[in-house]
Order: sequence, then C-alpha cells, then structure tokens
Amino acid sequence: MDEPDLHPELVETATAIAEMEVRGAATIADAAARALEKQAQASDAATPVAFREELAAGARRLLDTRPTAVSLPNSLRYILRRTDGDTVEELRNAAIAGAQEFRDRLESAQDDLGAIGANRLQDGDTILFHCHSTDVLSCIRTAREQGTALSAIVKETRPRKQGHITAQQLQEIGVPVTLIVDGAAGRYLDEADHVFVGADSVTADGSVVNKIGTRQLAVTARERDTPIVVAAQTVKLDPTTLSGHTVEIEMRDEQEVISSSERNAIGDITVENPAFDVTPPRYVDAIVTERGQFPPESIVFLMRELFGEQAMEPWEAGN
Ligand code: RUB
Repeated sequence: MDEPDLHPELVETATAIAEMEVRGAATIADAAARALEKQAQASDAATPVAFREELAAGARRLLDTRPTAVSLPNSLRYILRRTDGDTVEELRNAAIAGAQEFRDRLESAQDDLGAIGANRLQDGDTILFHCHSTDVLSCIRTAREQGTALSAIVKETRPRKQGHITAQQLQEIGVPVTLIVDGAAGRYLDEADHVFVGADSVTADGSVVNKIGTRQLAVTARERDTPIVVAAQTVKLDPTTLSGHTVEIEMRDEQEVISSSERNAIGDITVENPAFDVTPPRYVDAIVTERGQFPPESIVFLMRELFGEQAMEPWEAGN
C-alpha cells in the first residue's frame, strides 16, 4: 500500500530532528507533537480509516529520524492512543486535543521537576554539567529564582559541543561558567558538589541513556563520591524496556568527528561516532522526575504505574 501524503510541516520537522536543528529529548517530543497536530488539522482524509492511516504514517516518518530518545515515541503514543472517534472530525478533534494536552504536560512536568531538583542545591554549590538538557536547566533556573548562588563547570561535549548551549544559558541566568574539554572532567570533579545530567531514555532496570560520555563521567564521579543526579521527566521512561526491549544507540556520521582531509591524512582507519551511552543504575544517585526523586532501581515501579502493559504500537498496521 502507498504511504499517504504527509503535511510539509511534518516532513520539515522530521528533517530538522534528523539533522539535529531540533535536538534534546524534550524538545524533540514537543516538535513531534506539534507536527502530528498539524497533520491532523490539515488532513483531507475522506474516511476515518484513511485519517488514522495518515496519522500513523506521519508518526512512522517522525520515528524514522533518531532512534534513542524515547520521548519521541512516547509523544506519538500519547496522541495516537487518544485519537478516538467514529468520524473524521471526531478523530481530528481528539488528535489535536491529545497533542495540546501532551505539550502542556511536558511543560508543567519540566516546571515541577525543576522545583524538586532545585531542592538538592544549596547556596554556593558548584555543579558539573555534561551536554545540554532542558530538564537539568529547569532545576538550575528554579534554584536561581529562589536566590541560590551557584557556579558551573561545563564539559564541552564533543563532537557537537552542546556544552556551549549550556554555558550560554547558565550565564544568562547568573551562573558563572568555567568551560572545560571533556577529558578534564576528572580533574574538576574535585571542585564539584554535584553532577547534573539529563536523559534520553531511562530503562526498567534504572539505567540511564544519555549523551556519550555520561557513563565515564558517572563512574569517575562515583569514585570521588560526587553525587550524580539525572533530571528526567517521566516522558523519558521507556515502557518497551519493561518487556525486555533494549534501547538502540544512535550511530552518527563520522564527519562530526573528523573531516575528510584529516581522515585521508591519517590513512586507513575506522571512525565510530555513537551519540549516546548507557550508565548503569549503580553509578546514579537519584533520578529527579516531576513525580518526585527516585533511586534508579525503583524507577520500574513508576514505569509500571504510568505505562502498564503495552499494547501493540499505535502506528503499526492493523491499529
Ligand atoms: C541531548 C542529550 C540530553 C537529553 C536530555 O542529545 O543527550 O541530555 O536529550 O535533554 P542530542 P532534555 O543533543 O544528541 O539530542 O532534558 O532537554 O530533554
């Protein structure tokens, strides 16, 4: 069967996610919800079956972009599972309402999580950051609004240097920043009271999937007894891991690591560029969500409560 026509805005969003113009798990989820809402609004499907198939095709297109952040499938699941109705108009209204509700919840979850994460911080604390996470920044922003003085050590985060975004946003809210190369983290951990990182996915055993380098940082932080806090709203919990599925780690283009001329100068080598890694729960002190702070090993109970047994995915044929 031919794939239905997709709205140009949905296709543009998919390209922006794949090319990382839109990036970070929460931001990706928000953009995907917006794109599916646009598809629903603009659809001229003649029958409810055609409408459903169109939305499912839109979801598949969005899913085809980056494989690791579970917030993307979770946003699509949220909307498609609420797209109920007997007519095209009923389905359209349900999909639009689902998308809007999802985005509102994403925003309020980030605020609630920020208030909980801020409670961990005390006046004068120094925090070490890896990559760029809006969930992490929400904790810091709330602490700053409460008048807590903080300072930051920010890892550059090769190869794409998302640490620069973190550095800029921190200094905008009055947090003095020291930027370091990734390899210097061990040295600077002695000065840090906390490590804060985000998550792209959290698995049922409490492992945290986040930007490559998180695991190495967490292991070193544990060795120094520096607490490592993961700020991750519940949209980062991966329900498929309850039934044993594993998280796919995205492998990105080698050009992010080395230019063609540098590579040619070296000779015949292999270059690999995994975008994420998995930090086992024993290296994580707490996962801060909008539902409270959890030891990683107990996150499975929250996951069961929120997601339960998963039915067939709503974008698969026959749904
Ligand atoms: C971003 C990254 C972030 C998480 C959480 O990776 O690993 O730590 O996505 O971000 P990339 P947020 O830049 O490759 O997308 O808290 O904003 O959801």
